[in-house]
Amino acid sequence: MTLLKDAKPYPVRFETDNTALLLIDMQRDFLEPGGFGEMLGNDVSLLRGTIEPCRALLLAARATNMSVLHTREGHRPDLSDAPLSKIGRGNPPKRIGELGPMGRILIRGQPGHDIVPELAPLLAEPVIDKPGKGAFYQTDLHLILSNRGIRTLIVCGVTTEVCVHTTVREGNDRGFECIVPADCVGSYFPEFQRVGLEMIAAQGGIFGWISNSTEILAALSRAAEHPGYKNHRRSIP
Ligand code: TIU
Repeated sequence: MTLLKDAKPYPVRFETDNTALLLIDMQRDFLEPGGFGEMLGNDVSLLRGTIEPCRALLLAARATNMSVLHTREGHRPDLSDAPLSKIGRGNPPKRIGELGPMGRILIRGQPGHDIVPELAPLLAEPVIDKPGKGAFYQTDLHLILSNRGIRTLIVCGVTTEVCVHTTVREGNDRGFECIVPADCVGSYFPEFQRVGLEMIAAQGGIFGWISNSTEILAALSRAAEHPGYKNHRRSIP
């Protein structure tokens, strides 16, 4: 058991053997120019500061043998899983499925759909392809977490107020404790970043806790020194 004593709204404990690091949509489509994020009118450079803190947590989670899962937002090439309400929204220069500099926008198998190289998943780390904002919606994430006995999620990724928030809300409703490291989540809107984080921890932690990568890294390094830290539930092929 390890403690995040500076977490907001109050300290939280977690165990590495029933905690998963969940990296939400750290894809080129959101973090690099020419992808879905930029087509929506956003400055993607605002998100890139999340990559290094996410990478530090990813390496620490791997070193602690903690569960790691990645998600990707995207659609089938025939767009049959993309609702018209999503494809038709707004007036972007290119819509979902149209050809951009990183291939077809937000389509599985295209270069833009890949996770950024700094955070490339290992074979043993499930990658959850999701058609919506929430990582639990129309995916097998819940099944995988249940099979692994996971109770706590450390949720990182982009964007704070969209896919991270939706996933934290979904996770909280399903009984998972959610911890969000503030520097590992990013928004195209600085104000939404601030308020999005405040919303999670408000009202006594209505959806979860807010922490940061430094505090979680220290906790993971303490956990790694503890002889009982290994995750026996997990078998790595
Ligand atoms: N537009 C925006 O802020 N986000 C998304 O469309 N998807 C995710 O947050 N991944």
